[in-house]
Amino acid sequence: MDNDRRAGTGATRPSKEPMAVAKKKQAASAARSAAAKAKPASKPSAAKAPAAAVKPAAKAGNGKPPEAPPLPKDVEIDAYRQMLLIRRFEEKAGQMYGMGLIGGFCHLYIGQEAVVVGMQLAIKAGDQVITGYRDHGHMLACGMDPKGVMAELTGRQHGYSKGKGGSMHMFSVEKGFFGGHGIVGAQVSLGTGLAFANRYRKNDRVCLTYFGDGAANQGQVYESFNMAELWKLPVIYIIENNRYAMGTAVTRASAQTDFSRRGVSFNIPGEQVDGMDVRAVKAAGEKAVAWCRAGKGPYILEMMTYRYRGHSMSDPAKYRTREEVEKVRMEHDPIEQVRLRLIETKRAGEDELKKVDAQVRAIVNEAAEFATHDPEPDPSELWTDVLKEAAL
Ligand SMILES: Cc1ncc(C[n+]2csc(CCOP(=O)(O)OP(=O)(O)O)c2C)c(N)n1
Ligand SMILES: [Mg+2]
Repeated sequence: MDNDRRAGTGATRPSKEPMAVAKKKQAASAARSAAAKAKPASKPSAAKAPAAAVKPAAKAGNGKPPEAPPLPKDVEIDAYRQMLLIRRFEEKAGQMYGMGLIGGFCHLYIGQEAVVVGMQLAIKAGDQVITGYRDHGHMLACGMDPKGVMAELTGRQHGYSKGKGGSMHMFSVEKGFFGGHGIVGAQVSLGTGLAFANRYRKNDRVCLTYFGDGAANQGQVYESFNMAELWKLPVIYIIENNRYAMGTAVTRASAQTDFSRRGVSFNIPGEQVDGMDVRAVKAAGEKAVAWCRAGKGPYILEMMTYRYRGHSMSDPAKYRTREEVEKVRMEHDPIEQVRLRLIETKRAGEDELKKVDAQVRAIVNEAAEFATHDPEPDPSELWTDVLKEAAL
């Protein structure tokens, strides 16, 4: 893992919260939201050249990406709630890190929320999720308890790994979440293994295996692709293309920057998805899940997304401009898009959404309070959970 340390939140941290920005610029936002619907989320911004070469999602005949199918009202409000929970939770984790309450590594997912929330809408109970170290959003979306996640971040007794694992090492088999992995790309082989187990046991479970654009250049990814297609394993490889691997833009590190095509030589189908639009993610996820459940093997979804914060809490993010970050926030924010759409279509009023915001803040504050007062693990815990005997 990269050398992390307690530090500020990085140069890209915005001075205002996204919702506050949106409030002030509500009128302008309405016009922008219409534009956001018509544009791919990760359409390159004009800032630094390397990131600008990222290709947008597949276009329809008129040169614009197809409009994503609408969500039922309740589902859309719930997606808003879920994304907001992840955003607020991570903002709080960032603050607590700055206060020295969280140590070690902490990689925030802020900006990418629509990916995991949209994919969760496409799967059913029993399906599995595995990812790398940028994992708090995946845990919350899987239904893990925010108190247990926050307490793990602060290294406390009632954290998911009894305070011994931290940010990158949490699991909940009950909720279908299989980690949380700090070794870049390791989760790809493990996720393929989970899918192999599903096939072997003849169940209909699908494994969602998330990894980044940087991890996509790892050798084990392609060994996994080969076996997954050969044995028709029910695994969806979700490449979260947030345009950077630590401080390296995709165009500096990847010969082929269209990650949806990375399965071509293995005959694995793939597509680019507007990863800032929860509707588009859900629709693509459903297609991929149906493919897997029909026994047709793996599927690749390249999610065009963006992380607002630095790689980790210690990253000053000097490899990109503030303007680049701000442009994505203002034009493509995954949460603001949904909020504006709910209001414009009169599916929800400001008051109703404010209530959701208040509920989410209460959950996050409760989690932070819990994680601050829960005791640290007893030193004797050092000798437990070192080796687990397999149940035969
Ligand atoms: C095997 C291995 N090599 C290098 C690292 C150091 N490292 C940590 S994160 C990272 C970048 C990964 O970027 P990406 O896959 O795009 O994911 P993102 O951080 O953007 O979510 C690297 C090189 C590591 N943890 N493991
Ligand atoms: Mg990346």
